[in-house]
Amino acid sequence: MKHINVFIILFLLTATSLHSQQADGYKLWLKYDKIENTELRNDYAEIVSSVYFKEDSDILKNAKKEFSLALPQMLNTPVQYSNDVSSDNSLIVDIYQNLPKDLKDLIHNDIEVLSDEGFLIKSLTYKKKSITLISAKKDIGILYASFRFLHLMQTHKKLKYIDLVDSPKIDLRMLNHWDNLDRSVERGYAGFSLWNWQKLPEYIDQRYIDYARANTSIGINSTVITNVNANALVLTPMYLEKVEALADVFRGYGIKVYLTARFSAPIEIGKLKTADPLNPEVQKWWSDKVAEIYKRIPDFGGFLVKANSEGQPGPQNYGRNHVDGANMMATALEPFGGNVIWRAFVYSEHDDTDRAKQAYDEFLPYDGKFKDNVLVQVKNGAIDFQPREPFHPMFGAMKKTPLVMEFQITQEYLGFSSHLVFLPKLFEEVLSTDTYQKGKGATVAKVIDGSLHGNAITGIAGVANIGTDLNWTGHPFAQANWYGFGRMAWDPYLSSEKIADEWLRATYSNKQDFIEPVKKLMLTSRETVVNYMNPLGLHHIFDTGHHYGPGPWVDNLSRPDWNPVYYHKADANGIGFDRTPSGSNATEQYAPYLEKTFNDINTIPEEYLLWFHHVSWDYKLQNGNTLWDGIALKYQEGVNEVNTMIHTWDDVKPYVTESEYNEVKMLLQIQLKEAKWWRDACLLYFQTFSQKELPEGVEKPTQSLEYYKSLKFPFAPGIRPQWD
Ligand code: BDP
Repeated sequence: MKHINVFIILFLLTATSLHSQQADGYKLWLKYDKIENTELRNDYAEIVSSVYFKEDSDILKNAKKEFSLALPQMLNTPVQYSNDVSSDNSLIVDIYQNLPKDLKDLIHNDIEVLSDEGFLIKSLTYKKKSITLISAKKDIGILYASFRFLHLMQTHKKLKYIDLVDSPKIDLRMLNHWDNLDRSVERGYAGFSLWNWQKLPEYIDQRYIDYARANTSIGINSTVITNVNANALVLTPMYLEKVEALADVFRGYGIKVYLTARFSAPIEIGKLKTADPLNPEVQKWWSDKVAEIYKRIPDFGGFLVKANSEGQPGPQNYGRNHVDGANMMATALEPFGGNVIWRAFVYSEHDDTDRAKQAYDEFLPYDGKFKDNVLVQVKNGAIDFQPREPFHPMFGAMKKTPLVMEFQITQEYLGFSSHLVFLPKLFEEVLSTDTYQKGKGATVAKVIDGSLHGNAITGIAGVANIGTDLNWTGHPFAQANWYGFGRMAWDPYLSSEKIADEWLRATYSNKQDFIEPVKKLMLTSRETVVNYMNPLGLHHIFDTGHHYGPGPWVDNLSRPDWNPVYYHKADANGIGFDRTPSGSNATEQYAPYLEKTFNDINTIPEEYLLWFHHVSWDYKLQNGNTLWDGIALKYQEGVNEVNTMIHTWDDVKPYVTESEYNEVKMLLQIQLKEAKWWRDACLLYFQTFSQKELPEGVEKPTQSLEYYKSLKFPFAPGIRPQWD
């Protein structure tokens, strides 16, 4: 018996120690590992040797909870809290209003420039002693500051003479979950939806709290918890009670809940005969519905609406327009301070002009007609979250309407959750692009943060890549995309390089020998995926519906603009979509300088070549290669780069745990296999038009075109039935 007990204990001990070594990724960038460098640890320990931390609200309690979780782990010693702000504290954490007058005087000027969500972390001499002060105008600022302070420690930054004054540059920093009520996630590649509707409202999954912590730690302050392809049921009392339970959790982290509103809800759940936005009964229905929601959720954010797009109902079903629809909802939300976020992702099967032109054409005439609490949400490019797109021409052009940037964090067109692609590089490219709408320097970031046109409210949204997978995002490096989106939503001028650095330190290791090569790998990964999927401006050549893998040959979908052949237009002469005046003239939607640059094949940046021009196979690229050779070599380059990624990962093996090493290694193998698949399938297919040999340096395909065409994936993840 005794032996058996010893055996069980030994077994349990081994199992626990193995488990603690097992990096499951659940903690994301909030790992708070012990700081091994003693000098640094002692420095930090001195700073937090006596902490005054006022906690008289849920938000402040959560901030202090984070301190109490993180500090003992990182510093290996418990935190000493003091109850008296006037005693000898090494660190004081409190909002400005509560501070003693002499301390207030020291930071008065900094506080003045802060927004309500901003904060400061400052080393000061107070009562002849060095102290650190964390302060803000509001509790939420203290929460953001606490996470930042802990992050600086995790990433081994010097804190002794810190002088950090920071405010977010964008008001609404939102995640959009394309989560359905059955817990499937449209374009989700990381398991099921986090929201357990069946067990809500009573059962509060720890995941909801950890989700909120993660978001707040990077500055996200709003979440749309339901799919843009909306289900009206979420607006019924049964579901609203559940939404309320989630909102109650998120409130303590400064996160507001939004819902998607199905335009036909008054008919579907309200028993009305119409959803016409000019009908008084319909208007009353929405006003009552909104009041009902605010009764439960006093800080409800508002509605996100996809209307008259891809079959969703909308005002046009009643002969009305987007302004009528958006303003009707905005009127209902206005008394409560709620917003309508109206999506501009529209293109019609009845419109045979270039799909890329349609949103601009439809929305520009409405500029200045929306109510003040309406924001129009625009995807980063005019087609659909491709590996590379020129920025959407609405940015900069729509001057009186606040535009929300919509990025896609989930990798619908970038290899799902099996490809390592660091998206902040893409976000940075878009945000830093000059729209030339008000002379030089009118970047997309300035449109989004409202500084270009002076918008009263600003926003940015990311389509979430989060699900029930243990590590939240499927690929461990996809966590960096969630992280990076949040950081850029806070500050759209941050560099992707800084973000990669921060994330790697907090998630994996602070060792420079690890960080440098892996950072390089991350920063080049976006160009790599462009190379092996959509080089030189090719786009939307993904297989039907699920968008898994290549399908440039697909030509049988019901709508022309759903077919890849519509986008690449390959023929015996060449390839590419002519969007110059000899073609669709989509270039006219850009500012004159860009219009001219894009129209001229000699000045167009080569990465957009086939986006805007139909180009002969023999056209000479800048490096002297013919277009055909250039395309083929780009595909090959993409494959080679994935090989390089694998080598880099092998080299840094000593810096990560066995399981961390293995999981990324296996995923990179999938990425390599699929990069080859993209190269071979696309080149074989385009070769049927070019009729040219593959240039030297490009590996020969191992299968026939017929083989690639025959591949079918009826159970590819992320698809919803109506897309089949
Ligand atoms: C496309 C997706 C589709 C979305 C749509 C949208 O394929 O699942 O519903 O965008 O953004 O990219 O509304």
